[in-house]
Amino acid sequence: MVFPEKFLWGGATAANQCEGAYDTAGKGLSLVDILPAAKENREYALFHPKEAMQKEYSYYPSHESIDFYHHYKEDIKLLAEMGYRVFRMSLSWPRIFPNGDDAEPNEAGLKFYDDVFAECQKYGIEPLVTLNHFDTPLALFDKYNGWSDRSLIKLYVHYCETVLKRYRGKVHYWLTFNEINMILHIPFLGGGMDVNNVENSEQVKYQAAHHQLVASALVTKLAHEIDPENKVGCMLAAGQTYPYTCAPEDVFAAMQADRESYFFIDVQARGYYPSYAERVFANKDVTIEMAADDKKILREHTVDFISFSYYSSRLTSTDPEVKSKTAGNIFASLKNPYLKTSSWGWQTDALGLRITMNQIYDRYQKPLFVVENGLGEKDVLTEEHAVHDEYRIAYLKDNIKEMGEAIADGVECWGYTSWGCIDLVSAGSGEMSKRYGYIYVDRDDNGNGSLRRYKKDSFNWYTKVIASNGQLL
Ligand code: BGP
Repeated sequence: MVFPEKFLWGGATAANQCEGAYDTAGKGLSLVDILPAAKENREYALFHPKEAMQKEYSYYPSHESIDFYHHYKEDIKLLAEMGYRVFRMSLSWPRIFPNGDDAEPNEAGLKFYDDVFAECQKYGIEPLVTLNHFDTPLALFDKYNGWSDRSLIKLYVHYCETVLKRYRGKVHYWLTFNEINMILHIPFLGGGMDVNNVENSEQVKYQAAHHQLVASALVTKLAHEIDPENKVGCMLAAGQTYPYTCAPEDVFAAMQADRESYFFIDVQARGYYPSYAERVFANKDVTIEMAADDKKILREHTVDFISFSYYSSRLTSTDPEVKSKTAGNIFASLKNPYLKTSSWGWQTDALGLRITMNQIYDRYQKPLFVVENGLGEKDVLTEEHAVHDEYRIAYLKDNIKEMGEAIADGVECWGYTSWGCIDLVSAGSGEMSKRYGYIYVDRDDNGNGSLRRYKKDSFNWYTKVIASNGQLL
């Protein structure tokens, strides 16, 4: 297995899933701060946010989470012990602009990230920063219905300009929007908007997507102007769609399903709307309103690299008799009989990562970065404070091996940050017990626990992987 010499090994988190301190030092509320923990309540709130806000829920996991806000020194030290070369994290927009449209930033919020970056620098860890990971300021949802309103472009660009200038020289890798294609599937988390009670929700979602695409291009421009060393990436929730059978109808359906995701990257990496978009929009009765300069902006400021999350492949069929579904996340698809299923109902497909990487690289010929991958499982902390997570090691081993194969196939890949390197709150379910980390955090689904950190078996395993640059798997 030959990984490039400077391959960036590390792990990934997101502010809203680990920081906690939801109202500390002037932070404003974010979208996730009104999402309750209980599964049914959470699902309801995700898809009916306006209604949910009228109700009283008792427990909001993001309010305290694993309290990275007060534990970042200890946590980054542990990441350094594993030999991390990169740490993917996100900035909380409402920690910096509490209402999203404030004229001046919150200095205490900016200072917190200065401290986090200083800690990374101490250990030679390169931060990879997501500018917006599901936590748009809640005030922008109330006031504008989020990204459905073009005003968000200006507000987001102002926020990004502030942090790009502040952290110049401290951060060189930036991602504009986490899983940008999620806006079509969870418009509240992806776009800070409620699309119930609108005439054509597809119209609202694609118009909001256009606003994000323009904003992403403007931020790419700014990042390059502020520091020519900056590298800006887009971020896709990826996973190749397989046809259920070799019937041409199924093959065609799989191609169309992938295009729904690639649509975003087509714009961000190539600089223009793909030719198939016109027909898709016509079928959905969507007309994108563009400002005079939008096309030029998109054309001139494409991304430097393509990052993506990969948990599994997807499966599609045109046969209504094929019904068996995986539990899975938002991309819950048909159940692939050739794949194993995790106890959370997500299927695992390591070879699918190699396929996905080859597919994306063939399509765009830009460097890739695997910024999310991993296995969410229930872990058991023994009396000796050990966690024997051989199932996680097996998943990661298989996936890293296939990533190596993709590189050997000729794919250029800059790095790998597995998801939730330290246990954190699940984005989909709001649970703590769905754990991805190399580091166990003592906290349960009701928010109880000492918050103490413990190394799992996978911690030692990943340390060896990094030290051997992927030779010892
Ligand atoms: C991705 C998100 C992450 C993360 C991950 C795992 O979609 O970018 O924020 O949470 O999925 O999903 P879950 O937390 O639901 O297991």
